[in-house]
Formats: sequence, C-alpha cells, structure tokens
Amino acid sequence: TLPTLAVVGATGAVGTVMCDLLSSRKNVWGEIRLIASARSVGQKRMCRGEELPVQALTAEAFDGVDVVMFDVPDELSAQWAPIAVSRGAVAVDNSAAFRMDRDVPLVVPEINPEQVRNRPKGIIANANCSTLSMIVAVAPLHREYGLRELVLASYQAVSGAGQVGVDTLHDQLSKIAGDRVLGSRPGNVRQAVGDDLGPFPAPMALNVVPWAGSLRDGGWSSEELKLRNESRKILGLPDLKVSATCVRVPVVTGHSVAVHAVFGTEVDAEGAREALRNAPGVILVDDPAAGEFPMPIDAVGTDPSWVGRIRRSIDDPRALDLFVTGDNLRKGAALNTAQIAELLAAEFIAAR
Ligand code: 11C
Repeated sequence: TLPTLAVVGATGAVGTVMCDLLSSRKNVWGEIRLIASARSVGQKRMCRGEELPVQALTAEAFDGVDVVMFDVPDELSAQWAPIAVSRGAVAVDNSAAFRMDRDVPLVVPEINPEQVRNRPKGIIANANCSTLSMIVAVAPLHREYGLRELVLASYQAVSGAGQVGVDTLHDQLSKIAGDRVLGSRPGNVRQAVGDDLGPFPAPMALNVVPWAGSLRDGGWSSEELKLRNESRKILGLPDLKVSATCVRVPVVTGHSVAVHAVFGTEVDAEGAREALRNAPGVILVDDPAAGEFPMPIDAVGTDPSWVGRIRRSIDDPRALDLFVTGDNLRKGAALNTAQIAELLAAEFIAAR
C-alpha cells in the first residue's frame, strides 16, 4: 500500500499550492488528509482530482499517517510537529521552528538529499523561501569553485507574508490606480494608501521596503539571519561569511536575490554558466542583449530557480555576480516540502 500523507495548513497560501502540486506530480500517496484551523474545517478542497474535506487539527488526525507536511506559522509547528511524530508520523516542517536544531536536518533535495535519513527527532525542516531559490543556484557554483562568502540583497514578494500580504498589495493598488501624480510628491502614497498596511511596516504599492521579518540584535532582520544561518547549514559550511539585506517589493509572487559570491579559486562566467546549465532545479536565463534575464513575472508558477546576469567581478577574479528568481510558494515552500516528502515516500514504499 502507498503511504498516507497529511497536509496541515492546507487552506493557506502555501497549502493551496501544495494541493496543486499533489495534483500534478507523480502520485506516490495513498490517502491524503487535509488539515487546517477551525475556521476552515468543513470546507472542501480539490486535491489530486478528488474533493477532500478539511479536517480539524487534533492529535487523532495523525493516527495512521506516515508523513505530515506542516505549512503553518512557527508556533503551531513547534507545538504540533512533535505530536504528529508521537503518533508515528515523520514531520516535514516548512516553518522556521526547527531549522537550526542540530537534530533536525535542513534538506534541499538537489543538494543534500542524504540528510533525509538523519532525523533523530522524526522531523525534517524545509528552508526559508529566499534561501531556497538562491541556494539551488549557488550550490553548483560552490562545487565548482569552493564558496567563501556571500553578499546578498533580496527582492521579496508580498505572498511571502501569506494571503494577507497579497490582499494588502492588491487593495492598495486598486485604491491608487489611475492617480498619475502619485509618487512624485513626498507623502502622497502614504496618504493615498491609508492606514491599512496589512503585515508590512510601510505601503507596498509604488514602494520598496527594506524590511522583512522581525528585529534582531545589531539591527539585522530575522529574514537576513535566516539567509545566513540556513545557507551555512545546507551547504555544510559553518564558517561561511554571509551578509544579506532583505527587501520587500510590490511583486505578488517570486522572490529574487542579487548574489555576490566569492570563491576560493578564480572563476569565469562561461564556466559558471556551464555548471548551472547542468545543475538540477536550475534554468539558465542569461542573454541580456535579447532582454532575457530572471524575473518574477516569468518564474511564477514554475518549479526551477531562474538564474542569469552572470558576471565575473571586475575587481576580484574569484567573485561572481548573478541574479536568481524563484517562485517563493513553489520551490521556496510547497515544492521543496513535496520533494522531501517524496523521498520519504520512496523510503516507506521500499521498506514495505
Ligand atoms: C517572507 N520568507 O517572504 C518569508 C516567509 O521562515 O518560512 C517565510 C518565512 C519562513 O516573508
């Protein structure tokens, strides 16, 4: 029999993409249970061609389940993933709750799939969305040249903050549409947008906001520290130097990262392109003369990390500059979780 899967947070922004993926990827699951908060219980969702009822989050809901995917906020994962494990399941968690736990592997199937088996707590963590798209492109370059340092600037979409982030941007855009004076006089956009900033600290419409996440020591944001700490753990480079600036932009879906990567050996742009052409989970889009570069409007709804603008640094023959864009709800969240869960499904099927 095929393993049983549960999806917790099935009706959220990531959970909805997960249902799409489960409907389109190779079917490795027997029963699929959709689980969500009380306000969604009783609703139905299409998944794998079937209309499935949304069930309540209870300990009993995990009975008989082999793999549970958690697409919920950190505190809910922290509380419920151990309960799912105590009921006999393996938990694949998309929150930040367990990522830096030494006993929880942080898995990107293109980079460290073998880590899936190293799960003493029965929990496997999925990385942050901006880390994921970027690291899939950086890992093949690390294998080629030996990575020493990353300097990153992110351009993060509003869906990273969930459906409420998307609704906030659309509401703001409809409020101000057609006002051709906006943006040219200070203060105007703030007034036109009004007080409803949703989950953001400033208006998103016609703006860029150099902030994502919460405040940490030294003025860093939690998102910036995630890029640093998660990159180190996934690549197995505990001393990797990483400096990141995380910026929210008025894009619905598709996180981008501008990368300055310093290596241990001299690099060349064509060698880097060749390494990326052959890398799993990457699509090379690097022809600026033809107007071809990675952008969210093209990457949205697709699986790979789109990589382009590859240049050797003018002032450092060991450094590359490049630009990466990926769908933050797919590879950045649901897809990577689904890929990890599929590795587990293969393990269960082989053992039966
Ligand atoms: C954002 N990256 O764009 C965040 C959302 O650690 O999984 C995901 C937070 C996380 O706001």
